[in-house]
Amino acid sequence: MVKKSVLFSTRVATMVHGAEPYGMVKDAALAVDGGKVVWIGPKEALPEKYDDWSATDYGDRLITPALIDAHTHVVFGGNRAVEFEMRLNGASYEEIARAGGGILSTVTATRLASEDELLADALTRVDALLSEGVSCIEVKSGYGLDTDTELKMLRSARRIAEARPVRVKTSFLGAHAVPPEYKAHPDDYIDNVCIPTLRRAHEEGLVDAVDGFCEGIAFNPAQIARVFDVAKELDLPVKLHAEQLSNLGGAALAASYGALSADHIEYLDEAGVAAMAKAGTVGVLLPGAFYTLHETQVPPVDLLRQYGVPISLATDCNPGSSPLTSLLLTMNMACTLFRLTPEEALTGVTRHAAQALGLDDTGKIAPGQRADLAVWDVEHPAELSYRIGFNPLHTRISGGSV
Ligand code: DI6
Ligand code: FE
Repeated sequence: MVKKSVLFSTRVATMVHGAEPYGMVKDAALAVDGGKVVWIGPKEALPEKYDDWSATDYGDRLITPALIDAHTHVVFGGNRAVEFEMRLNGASYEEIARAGGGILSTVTATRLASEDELLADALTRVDALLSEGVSCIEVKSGYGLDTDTELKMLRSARRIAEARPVRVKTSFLGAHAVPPEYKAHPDDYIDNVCIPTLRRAHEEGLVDAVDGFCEGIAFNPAQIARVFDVAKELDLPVKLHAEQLSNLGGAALAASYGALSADHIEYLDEAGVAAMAKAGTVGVLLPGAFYTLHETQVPPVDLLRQYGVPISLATDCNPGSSPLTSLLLTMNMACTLFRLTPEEALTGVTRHAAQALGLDDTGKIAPGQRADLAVWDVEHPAELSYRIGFNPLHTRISGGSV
């Protein structure tokens, strides 16, 4: 797109809170200068000074903010199709994990892969996301569980943004699982590996946020708190995999650190919801994991609404519990499985996803925001959630680049 451009379209869903659903502007004009939106409004009100800018008319197509995937593990080695088969033959996710499979089998494959191999493999998944209008992804470490491999994963994650026109936010997830060599001493793993690795990764500029997995098969709240204390000292925001399989009070713990988000949250109780609301912590729902694990406990969506907790959605793209590379399918699943409205689903992968990543320059269409846009061959934004396995993307614009 040339530096100074005006886009026309019959419908622009700005996702800016206002009177109109989806923040819709009809018969709209959208001026972009140097990768940023400088004007948005009805075409007939477009100031004259934009008249000689290069114009593109998208006609009846819908323009929305580009999508944001706020929770992924796209960097990993190998895959776990065999465990998928084991689960269908009767084993549970937790049984497989306790028997040394699950996350740990991906740890073995990730340790063996080179940085280049991890990147090449991740790009196959990233490309699938981008083909559906994604302009920004979060990527976690957590399949290394030793210093070298965690750093290797984070370097691969950073290189995604060099290899593709996409913005990448990294999260250090050293507290994802106890590695086999520390099986009997999880506290030593936290103190002797996880925390020193976090410091090292931070020194190398590889960390944008700190994450953890607070669960019976992973780390308890006290262990997570030790990692979060270091995050706080380093001035890094935190987020947490919380209340996925049971309620350990992880979301409230994360909220007490002013967490950007608490993710999964199927087993979240009202006290946890209240704590999140007070801290402004976003609830990131991951219907791909719910679906894959055949979970039956639905996240407390009504309570989240009542308390005004912003709801986001993400793929949780990972080789075990959510081998999902479609944010559109994620929206459909959230509507059908969690009863989100299509407007909540689109908000969840745009404005609220930006908030879950601590970004205030993307996720909505307004003057001053980055020109991260998606142009769709649909008439109504509900179609993005309604269809299953259909990709109506026409054009993706990331920071003003088509
Ligand atoms: N919860 C998840 O959904 C992923 N990590 C986590 O803590 C799954 C990780 C995996 O099974 O590989
Ligand atoms: Fe996850």
